[in-house]
Amino acid sequence: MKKKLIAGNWKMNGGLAANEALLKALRDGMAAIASPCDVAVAVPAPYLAQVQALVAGSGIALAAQDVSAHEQGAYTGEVSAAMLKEFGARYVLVGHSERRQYHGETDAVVAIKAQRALALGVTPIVCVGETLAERDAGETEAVVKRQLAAVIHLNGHCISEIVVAYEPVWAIGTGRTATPAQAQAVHAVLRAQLALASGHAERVHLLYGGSMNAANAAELLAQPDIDGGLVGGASLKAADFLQIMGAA
Ligand code: G2H
Repeated sequence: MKKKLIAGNWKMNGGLAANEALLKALRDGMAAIASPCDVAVAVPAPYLAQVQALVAGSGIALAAQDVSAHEQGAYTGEVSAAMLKEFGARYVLVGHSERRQYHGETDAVVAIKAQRALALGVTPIVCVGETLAERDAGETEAVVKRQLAAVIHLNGHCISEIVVAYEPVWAIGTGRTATPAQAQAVHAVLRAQLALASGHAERVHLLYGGSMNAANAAELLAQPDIDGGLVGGASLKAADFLQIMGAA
């Protein structure tokens, strides 16, 4: 059975001193976990170099929160997949709902971003998820399938090399978590969709995200198709993040 993956998403939080303190606490705490799961932290781009140095030899993988859809050139403010690679990023989030919502990222743009990352050997963590209105309208399955289909369509041959994170938008940062049954139901849909595209769908980590915390992680992570978590707020507190790792 594959190891679970617990990825922290710091979002636009952190600072040089705070990052150092958090990572020191995580390193110390992880040393006490008998068989740790796979762990990553997705940090703001300016801190990639700092965190690359701080996680060296720790078992914590470095992740970025976004990547440009362009390879290089006149795209002010953008960060390319090659740049992420150069700073040791193992993963990059693509299509987080906050990017879709506040930056107008479409399914097509998300698919290109995943392609850019894959081309450089950086694993994209492709985020999908429905809004509350879409859930209430009974559209959850159609929405997540459409979002994942765009990535499969463009990256079909290497689809077993992606990570998928199901993050219901209504559960993000709200304290409202999908029940384990609700999350599992969507994860099963995503697994089946991946299986149609690849003989290696079982290899793909399917993460749950949306107000995962120390109290609810164990039950969510016990679901058969939940292979880990994408953790926002709780990843900023070492004790909570370590407890989530312990539950994985
Ligand atoms: C969802 C999640 C991490 P939080 O965005 O990506 O954040 O755990 O704060 O809901």
